Amino acid sequence: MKFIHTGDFHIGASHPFSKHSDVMFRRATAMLSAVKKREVQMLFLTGDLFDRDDVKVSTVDTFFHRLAALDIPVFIVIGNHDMFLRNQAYKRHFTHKNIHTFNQDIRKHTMGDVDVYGFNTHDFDLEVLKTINDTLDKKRINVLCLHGDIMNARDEHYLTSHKTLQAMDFDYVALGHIHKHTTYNHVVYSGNIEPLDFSETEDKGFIEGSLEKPVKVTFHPSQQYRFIQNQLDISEGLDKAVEAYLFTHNSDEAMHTFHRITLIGQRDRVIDPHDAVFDGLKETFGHVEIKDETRPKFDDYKMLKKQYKGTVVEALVDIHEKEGDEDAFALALEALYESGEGFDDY
Ligand SMILES: [Mn+2]
Repeated sequence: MKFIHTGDFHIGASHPFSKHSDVMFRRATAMLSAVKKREVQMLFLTGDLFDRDDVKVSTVDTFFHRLAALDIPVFIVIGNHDMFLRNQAYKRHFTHKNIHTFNQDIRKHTMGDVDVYGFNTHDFDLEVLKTINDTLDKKRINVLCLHGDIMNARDEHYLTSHKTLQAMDFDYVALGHIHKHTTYNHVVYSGNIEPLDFSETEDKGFIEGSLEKPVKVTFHPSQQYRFIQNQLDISEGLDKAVEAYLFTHNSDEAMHTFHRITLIGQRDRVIDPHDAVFDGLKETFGHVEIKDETRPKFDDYKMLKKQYKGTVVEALVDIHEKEGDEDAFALALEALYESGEGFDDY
C-alpha cells in the first residue's frame, strides 16, 4: 500500500520575496495534485498545515475540500501552528469520511492491514504512547503520526527522544515540525515542501513510501523556490566575480531563486550594494542581497598616509617605508583594521 507523508505547509505564512501572497496555499494544493497523480492509497499530514489562526476561513474550506476530493484516507496531526483547527468552527472538516485526526478518545484508525496512531501536538502523552506500544498487534503494519521535536529537549514542543521512538514497535513514525527532512531509520521528518527563509537552504520535498514490513520510503525533492547563500571572492575584480556568479547560477528557474551573496576578499574600491555592477544579478534572480565582508587593499601608501594622517596608520606606513617587510605590514594593517583601531571608515 503506497502512501505519502508531508506537512508543515504553513499556509498563510507570508513569503519574504514572492509577489504572490498565497504562495504556500498554491504550493500546498500543488502537493495535493501530486498526491492524486501518484495514486497513493493513504496520506499522512503531520501538522502545521496552516501558519496561524487568522488564515481566511475560505482558504481553510478550500483546502479541506481538495483534501476530501482526493478520495483516499487522510490522517491529519494538528500542530502548534494550527491548533485553531480544534475550534468548533472547523469540526465539520473532520467529519468527512476520509479525513481523520486524533484526540483523547480516538488514538487509532484501522485501514485494511494498517493501524494508524497519532497525537496532536497539544495532547501528546508519552505514557499513553508507551501503553499503546505495549499493546500493538505486531502482525499488522503500525504507523504513528506526530508533530513536535525529538532532537532538542529544550524545544517548547519537544515530544521524546528519537531513540525512544526508534525503540518502539511502530513500522513507520511520520513526524512534522522540524522543517529539515531528517531520518532516523523508520522515524522520519518529511520536512516542509517550500523553504521559508535563508535558514532553509536544504532540499525540500515529500516522502513517498510503501506500507509493508519493513516500510520503504523515498524522499522526493519538489520545491519551486530556493534560498541560496554564497560567498563571492572579489579579489580578482568585482565585475569579473559578479559575471562569473551570474554565469554559474543562471538557469530557467533563476527567478525562483533568492540569493544572499557575501562578498569576501580584497576590494580595490568602495562597494555600494546599489552599484550598477549588481543589476544583472537583480534582473536575473528573484531576490538579491549583497553583504560586504571584503577588506580594503592596502597597496596605495600615499593614499593611506593622506587618508589617515595623524593616526597610527600613518605611523605604520612610515615604518614600512623604512623597513620594507611587506607581510608584516599587511598583517599589522589587517589587525588594526579588524580591531577598528586607527581606521575611520575606510
Ligand atoms: Mn510546528
